[in-house]
Amino acid sequence: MTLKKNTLLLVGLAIASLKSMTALSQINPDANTDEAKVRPYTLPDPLMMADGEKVTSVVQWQKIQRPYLYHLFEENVYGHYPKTPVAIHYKIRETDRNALNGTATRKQVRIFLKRGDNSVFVDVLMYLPNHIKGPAPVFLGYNFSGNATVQPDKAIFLSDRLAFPEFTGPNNDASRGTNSSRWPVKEIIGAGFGVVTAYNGDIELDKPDGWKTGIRTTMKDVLKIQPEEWGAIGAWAWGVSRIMDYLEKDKDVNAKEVAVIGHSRLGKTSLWAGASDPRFSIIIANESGEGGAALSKRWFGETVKIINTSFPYWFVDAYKKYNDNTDALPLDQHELLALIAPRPLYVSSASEDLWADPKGQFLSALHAGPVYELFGKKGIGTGEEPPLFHPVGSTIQYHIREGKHDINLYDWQQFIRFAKEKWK
Ligand code: GTR
Repeated sequence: MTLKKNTLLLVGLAIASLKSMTALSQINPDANTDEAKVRPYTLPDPLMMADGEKVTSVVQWQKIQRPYLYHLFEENVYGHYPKTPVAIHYKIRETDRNALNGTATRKQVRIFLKRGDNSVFVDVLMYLPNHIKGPAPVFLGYNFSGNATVQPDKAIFLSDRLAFPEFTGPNNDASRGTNSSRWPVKEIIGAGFGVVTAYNGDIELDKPDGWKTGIRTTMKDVLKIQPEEWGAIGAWAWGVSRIMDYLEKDKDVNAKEVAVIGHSRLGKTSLWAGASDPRFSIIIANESGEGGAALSKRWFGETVKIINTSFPYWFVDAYKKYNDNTDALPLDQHELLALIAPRPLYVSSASEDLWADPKGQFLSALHAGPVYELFGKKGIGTGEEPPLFHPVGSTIQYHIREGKHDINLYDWQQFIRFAKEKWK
């Protein structure tokens, strides 16, 4: 590339980033996108116990500090995570051992969440690789708009629940494969992994009154929890664990190798699911932003106040106390990441996704490191933000790629590489 071209490219990038900065602060003046304006903040030390003593052993972490921090997240952010056991039952609606030109087995399973009841369910779509021997390692994550949007595959059942077309798009043949760029199934299958996905709206529709028809209402007696005691993210996270309950019964799946994955609000969900359920052996949060991997005390991009105003139903009411005072938050999101230790964790960002605060996500991944080190694992390993397209880290990894808020093939290629490294 010539010098002139380089300069033009840099000017172009500068204009593009200025444009996105202006756009964000125009949308919401609370959304700072100027690094120079980030106010000083102090992060809590995940290894500092309430009595002022420092955690020095894994046993102290597991017995004292981890339960304490987990409880802080329940109380202040996501609400109570019901531990009451439920007995799922399920129906295999369809199996095709010759899907995707013979490369995959497609299964569609309806998982019922309530004993003796067929009205509360989540519909799961699975593609498992045919070329590997034995049960498949899988990526498990929700989709935003129905299983049919994941692949242009006519055999995928349209959703019974997609009652929210203004957000999800139409629930008809026109929706088939419309989100396939977010689900590179061919590459995932080719690499020897399966894909397991479900529409998050099966658990709770993503809207303010979604709780009325979702599991926070339909399961409240079974789970002994009132709808306001948890939020939509908590409900979605709990739902992923019920899919895991099914995967443990499916002989075609290696339930010891299930990576929970999510993008954006569903990345927030995968982090809370990973913190709440030790069966997920890899946790992946793509551009999960505020209430996900991004630090809350760092004033950049979306803030606690903005998210609580736009999406109050994702979290519990107690979270709103911190709208104008994140200094008072007794936790920060690096501690959510630390709750996942010592399991492999991947955090990813995109250069134009300032709303999700790429640097705040990097720092959060970095500061979860000491807890991983307690277990003899290595975290990010560098305090320097890496350049675009240069993943860093060891048991915790991070990348930032060029581009906008999305999950794409490059992101998935890194997750596949990560899973191959960790599950070898
Ligand atoms: C935004 C929200 C973010 C993120 C995103 C998404 O509107 O402010 O926190 O969750 O939606 O889920 O795509």
